[in-house]
Amino acid sequence: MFTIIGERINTTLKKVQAAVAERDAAYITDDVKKQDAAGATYIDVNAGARIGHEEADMRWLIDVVQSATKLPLCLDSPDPNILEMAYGLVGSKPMINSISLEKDRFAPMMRYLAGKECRIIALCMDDSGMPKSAEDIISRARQLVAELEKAGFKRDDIFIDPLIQPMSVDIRNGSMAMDAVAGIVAEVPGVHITGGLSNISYGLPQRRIINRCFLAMMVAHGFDSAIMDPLDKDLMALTTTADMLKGNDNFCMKYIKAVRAGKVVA
Ligand code: THG
Repeated sequence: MFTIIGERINTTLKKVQAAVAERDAAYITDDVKKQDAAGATYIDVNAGARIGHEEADMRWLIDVVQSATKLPLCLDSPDPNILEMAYGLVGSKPMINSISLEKDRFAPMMRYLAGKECRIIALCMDDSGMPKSAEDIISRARQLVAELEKAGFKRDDIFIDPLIQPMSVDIRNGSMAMDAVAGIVAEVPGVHITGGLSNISYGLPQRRIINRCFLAMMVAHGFDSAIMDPLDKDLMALTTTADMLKGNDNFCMKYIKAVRAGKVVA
């Protein structure tokens, strides 16, 4: 199954930030219900943008989001203290976004994760910074999976994020990500691969076209999850279609169901 992590509850988005500042629960509730109806698997919740308010904002958001949907949450913060508080508030097994190999983040996050019932997004980031080649990404993925499995996590609960970087920064960033995904599938079979899809189009015009095209290309290489906007209908239709074409949809049943539900229309 392709795992769709709905990205819209994030205080870096101006409307969300205003709604959070005003404690406008109706706005958040409406957005979450739309993401749920559109087919999100998880609702990402990121309260990091209002400096000094992350803890209170996260607490409020989790309460409002969980009242709006039964979907599990993807708790998005680099801070283990925020994640600790957030974990205590969720009603179903969450996704923790994220851990990385950075020294000051890895050990506190591993302590945090010990004994918890959760899935994990693991970023291919270490102290030397963003990855510079597909080989970098693959070796970091291998290390992350080894450490997380040693700590008792099942491979099916681990989502590797290869760190998608913008085409506007380096024209090789798309093929680096695709080669990395193919390498992770070959070397760490069974692990999930996700990432912030829209990073690819940063700084370019008509971003949604780029995001949609890239999603299809990434799925062809083995990407089986994305942090994305489930309200982009064309993106959702392409996700269902690409996953079917990749061979992940027995008898094309999910595709046909999506067509019948009016979710795939040319
Ligand atoms: N990897 C992981 N987690 C992540 C990211 C990632 N979490 C945050 C982010 N990246 C993914 N989430 C979003 C949420 C919203 C938007 C993009 C990514 C978004 N941005 C618009 C834009 O960039 O133009 C609008 C911005 C605005 O309105 O101000 O919608 O990579 N593990």
